[in-house]
Amino acid sequence: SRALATRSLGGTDPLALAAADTGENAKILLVEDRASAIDRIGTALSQHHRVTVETDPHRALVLAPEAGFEVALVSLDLENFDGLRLCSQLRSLDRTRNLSLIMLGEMDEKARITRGLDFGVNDYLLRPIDRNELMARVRTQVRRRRFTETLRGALQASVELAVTDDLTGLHNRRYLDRQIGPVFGDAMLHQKGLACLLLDIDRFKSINDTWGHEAGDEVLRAFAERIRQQVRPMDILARYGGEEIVMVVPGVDLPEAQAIAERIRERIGAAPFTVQRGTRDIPVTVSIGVAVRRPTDTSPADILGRADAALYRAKDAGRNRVEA
Ligand code: GH3
Ligand code: MG
Ligand code: MG
Ligand code: MG
Repeated sequence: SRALATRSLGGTDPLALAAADTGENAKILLVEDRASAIDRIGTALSQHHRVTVETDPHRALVLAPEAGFEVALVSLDLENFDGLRLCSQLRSLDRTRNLSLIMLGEMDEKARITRGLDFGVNDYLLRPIDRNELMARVRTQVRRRRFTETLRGALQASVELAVTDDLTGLHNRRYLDRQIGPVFGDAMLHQKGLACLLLDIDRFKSINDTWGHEAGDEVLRAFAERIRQQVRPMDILARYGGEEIVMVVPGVDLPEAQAIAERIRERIGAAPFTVQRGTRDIPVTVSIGVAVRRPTDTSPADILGRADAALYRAKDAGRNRVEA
């Protein structure tokens, strides 16, 4: 079943591919200022990797965040600079935080080497540097880093997938449920405004009935996209139910929230949605229920409940309206 498990991972599974990576052809930075060491290490590494040599650690610090190196080898015996400090700076910079670091040092520098390992340098090599050991340690770091980066990417993708609605690409209800608590807590603590808008397409059932479910899906996607263009980065936009979208807007009071809702309502009704490869123009209107946080509210459900009641009133009053 081991073979089965491997086979079921498939030839294109990124994690399986990363695990099988041989650790060659890596982009490597060598920070070293001794000519003889540059020659020996640089020549050896160049047989299997793409090597950039930098004799000036200051330039290395400028270059490293831009160049996308996978591994940096840093001499601890630079003429005018503490190589250990360079390692620590590379570790603390955002763009080089995940760079694999290998120190090059003398036998009598064990204390500094230990300090380096302590703050997260990955490995070290002692001079005189053995060619085979150099190649093996670099390859190990390259493979480790490639696997970790792939894992990081896969993890991020699956987290995004879990909080994204497939049809519209908006966040889903799970995301809203998870995010709205902290947003509410923050507004309560700092006594700031917080608005919820509940947006529901008018007579969507008849759109489905008239044009078909596929066209309905397309309308829903276009509807979501038109709303997305109206939100700021700090707003939460989530598909709440079938054709209902929730917008959570921190830092606004009721008049502001009503103005936002009114603008969206106008934008939706301003032009029909073109679907079915341009063959259908479907006019859509939306009703919006608006509510803002009150000092007596104890949970976000209080605001959402009032937004829902306001939406119901908007429907009742004839649709294509904003009610608060
Ligand atoms: P109202 O103005 O009162 O909101 O009328 P309505 O027809 O929009 O409201 P109702 O809640 O009765 O119907 C919503 C419809 O939305 C029913 C359902 O078939 C449809 N719907 C829900 N999710 C989807 C979807 O993902 N795709 C499509 N095409 N239709 C959906
Ligand atoms: Mg309805
Ligand atoms: Mg509806
Ligand atoms: Mg509905």
